[in-house]
Amino acid sequence: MVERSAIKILILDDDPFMLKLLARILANQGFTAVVCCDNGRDALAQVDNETTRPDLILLDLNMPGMDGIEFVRYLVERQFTGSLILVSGEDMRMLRTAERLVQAHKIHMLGYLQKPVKNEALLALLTQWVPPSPMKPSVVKKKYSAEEIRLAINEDNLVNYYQPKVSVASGAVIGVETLVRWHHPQDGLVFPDQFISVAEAHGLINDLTRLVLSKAFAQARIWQQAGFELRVAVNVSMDNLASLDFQDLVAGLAAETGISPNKVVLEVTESQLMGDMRVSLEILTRLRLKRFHLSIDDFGTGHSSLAQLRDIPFDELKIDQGFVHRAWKDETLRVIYDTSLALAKQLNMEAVAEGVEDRDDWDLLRRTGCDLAQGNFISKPLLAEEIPGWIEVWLKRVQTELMIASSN
Ligand code: G
Ligand code: G
Ligand code: MN
Repeated sequence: MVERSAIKILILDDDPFMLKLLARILANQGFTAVVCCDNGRDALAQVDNETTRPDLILLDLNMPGMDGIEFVRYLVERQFTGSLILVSGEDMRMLRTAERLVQAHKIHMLGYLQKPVKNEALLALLTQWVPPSPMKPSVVKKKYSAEEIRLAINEDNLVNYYQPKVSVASGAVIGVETLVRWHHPQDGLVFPDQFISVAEAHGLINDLTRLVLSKAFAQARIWQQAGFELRVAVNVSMDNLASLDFQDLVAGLAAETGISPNKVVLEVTESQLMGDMRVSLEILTRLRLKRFHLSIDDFGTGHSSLAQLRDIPFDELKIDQGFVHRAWKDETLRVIYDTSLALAKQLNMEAVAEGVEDRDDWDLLRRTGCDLAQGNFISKPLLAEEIPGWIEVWLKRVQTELMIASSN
C-alpha cells in the first residue's frame, strides 16, 4: 500500500472554487501531496518536471484555452503513465465519450465524476488507484535525441511501410498510406510516435518528409510500371506547411519521378491545423490547384474541424479509428461516425474509415456507404515488396467472402 500522502495529485480546473473544494476533500482524507493548476500550460510544466510529475490528475474537461481533451493529447505525447479522473459539468454521455477518447490513447482512466462532485464518489475512485506497474514496458517508450534522428535520416535508416486503402463498394485496391518506420541498428523497428515529434521540434521534419516523399514516389512509379495504379498517400506535418518551399518540393519530386499529382494524397492531421493558418492555407490551396489530393486525417479528434473544412479544399476525409472500430454496436461512436460520413458526402469528399479491425466494422461501412476502408482487417502496413502478393490474396478474399452479407 502506498501512503495517501505519498500519492502526487494534480487538480486542473479553471474554476478557483472547484480547485479549493477538491483540494479540501483530498486533504481531509489524507491526500496532502496536491497541486492545483487553473490552466493546462501550468499543469504540463508540472508533468514535465520529474520531481513534480503527478501520479494522478483530476482533469476538468471544459476550460477556456486548452481544454481537457487537448490536454490529454499532450499527456499522450509525454507518455504519461499516471492515472486520470475526468471531472465535468457536462452530461454523462459527454463524459463517457471523453473517457473513451482517453482510453483510446492508452492512458489509464480511474473514472469520471460529474459536477457537483460528491465526496464519496471521488473517494471511491481514489481508493482504486494503484501505482503504474513497471512490468509494462510497452508504455514506457524510449525517446530519441535529435542527433540520433538526424543520423537516421542521413544514413537512410528510415523505411516506408504502406497500408492499403480499398474501395468498400468494389473491394478494389485504390491506394496506400505511407507510414514511416526507423530500422534502428540496435533497437529494431521504431515507430513514428517515438521520433516524429522530436523531428518536428528540432527542425528535422522537412528533411524527413523529403526522404519519405521521394521514396514513396519512386515506389509508386515501380508499382505503376508493374501494372498497379496506386494512389500513394504521405503524412504531412503542420511544420512542413510553414514555408512556401514545400509546394515546390512536392511538385518537383513528383515531376522528377513522373508521378501525376492526382496519384498523390497529402494527409494533414486536423488537430494540427491550428494557429496561424495563412501560410499553410496558401500552400495547401496551391498544391490543390496543381491537382494534388488533400486529405484531412484523424477527423473527429480535433476541435475547429468545421472551420477547416470550410477554408481548405480537402478531397478526402479520414474518420479517426476511434470512431470506426465498434461503431456498429456503440451508439455514441456511431453518431460521430455517421456525422463525419454525412459531412464528407455533403462536401463532396471521399470518406475513408480508418482502423477497420474486423468483419463487423467492414459490414458497417458497406451498409452505410463509406467510400474507402483502411485497417488491420484489410491489411496491416506492409513493406513495398509485399504489396503485389497481398493484392492477389485480397482480391480472392473479396470475391469469395467480402461482398456477400455476413452470416450473422
Ligand atoms: O503506424 P503508425 O504508428 O505508423 O503511425 C503513427 C502516426 O505517425 C500516424 O498518425 C501517422 O500519421 C504518423 N506518421 C507516419 N509516418 C509519418 C510521416 O512520414 N510523417 C509524419 N509527419 N507523420 C507520420
Ligand atoms: O494517424 P494516422 O491515421 O496517419 O495513422 C494510422 C495509424 O493507425 C498507424 O499507426 C497505423 O499503424 C495504425 N493502424 C492501422 N490500422 C489499424 C487498425 O486496424 N487498428 C488500429 N488500432 N490501428 C491501426
Ligand atoms: Mn495518416
